[in-house]
Amino acid sequence: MGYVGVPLAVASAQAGFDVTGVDVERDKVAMINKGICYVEDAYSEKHLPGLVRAGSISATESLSEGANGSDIVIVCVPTPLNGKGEPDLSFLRSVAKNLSKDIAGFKLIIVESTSFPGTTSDIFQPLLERKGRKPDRDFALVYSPERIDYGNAKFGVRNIPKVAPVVTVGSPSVAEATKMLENIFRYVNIALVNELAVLHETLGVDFIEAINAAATKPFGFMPHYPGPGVGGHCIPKDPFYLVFKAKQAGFALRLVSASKAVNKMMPVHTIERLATALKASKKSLPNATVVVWGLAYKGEVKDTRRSPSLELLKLLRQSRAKIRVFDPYVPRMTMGAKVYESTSSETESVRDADALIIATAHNAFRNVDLLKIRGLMSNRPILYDTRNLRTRKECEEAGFTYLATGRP
Ligand code: SAJ
Repeated sequence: MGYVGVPLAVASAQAGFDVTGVDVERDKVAMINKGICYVEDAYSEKHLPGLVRAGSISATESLSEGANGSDIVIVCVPTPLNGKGEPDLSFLRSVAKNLSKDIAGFKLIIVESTSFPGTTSDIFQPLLERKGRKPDRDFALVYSPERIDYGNAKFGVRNIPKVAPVVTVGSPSVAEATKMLENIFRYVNIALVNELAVLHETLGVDFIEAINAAATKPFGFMPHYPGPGVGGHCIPKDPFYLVFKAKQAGFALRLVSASKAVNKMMPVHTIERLATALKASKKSLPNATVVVWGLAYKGEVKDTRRSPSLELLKLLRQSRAKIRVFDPYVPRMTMGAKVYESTSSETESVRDADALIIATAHNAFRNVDLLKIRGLMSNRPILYDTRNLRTRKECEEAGFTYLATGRP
């Protein structure tokens, strides 16, 4: 019952199903049964309490208890990377093993967890069949990738087309390949604009303007925007499921590996460029106070998983800069032994600071009064807008030395 399971449970209950959520985490089960929604999904936050009160949704830690009373089992457990950066299918395998053991009655089993092609047919199904269970007699097995876009107010579980029974494809492996393609497409295209952004900064050409202009083409181009790196629970992780599978087949996915090198270079490039700008105003990182606005991995969410801000903070710490952070959605963030406390406001964060990095595209940063912020900072402060939320004109008119990703 995570960021995929909860919205799916709510949508299924809204559609008239009796839903039992199963999760190994006792506190999540307890919160669901109290009608408390802990995932960032406006639709679920609104509907879960009523559905629990009405008895349409309940939760348990026991898979057999949950599945035994059910006709349909939806599997959306994590598929992370292990310490070697390779697929960790242990959660998925344990569900299949448990389902094979003591589940009575015919079940439609739908796997949603992102993984490489062949996972459902070659790994999940054989485990399911261990105790003599037979497809079509005891179960039907479908792969239907989740496409939930965390924090997306417009598209949610009810209106994102579903690859499976809704958009039928020839096999679970095709559906798995579809999801891999979607997220690799994003990862590689972000790397493309990141690399070109760095080039155009050097060429003295406004690459953001070029992207916006290219985006006016009604076909053949989908705009992606450069930034300080790629974060989140899936885009920096999923491609490496296919890299692993390709390697097993003796195939090297060079574009994905190259994209990793580029996307990983972006936070380093950001801090190097800041250091150069500070030097130009006779300051240096070790003696500077640098403020990072945004800890979340993308705008309008509170999720900091693999956030590019983590890399920026690590690099700033290594350069012994004095660091302050502000994020309207993330009051504090722990990185190893270090805890970053967000200041209570933008203004409080910038007092006497030498540089301000906008790292996350939160809406709050689009409208903040730059003149007021400038007035609180030290002399000749730098504003580094890594997400291009503001314009050069308004930043320079406010008296900032302006830097932005993809702009000279
Ligand atoms: N990013 C850029 N430039 C862009 C777009 C994104 O730098 O042009 C960065 C974001 O700032 C963020 C990271 O990439 O750090 C990922 O952002 P995202 O918008 O892709 O968001 P996710 O990871 O929350 O959601 C993605 C979505 N996948 C696609 O759009 C192909 C979502 O539909 C998937 O369900 C989700 O991955 C997932 O769970 O797989």
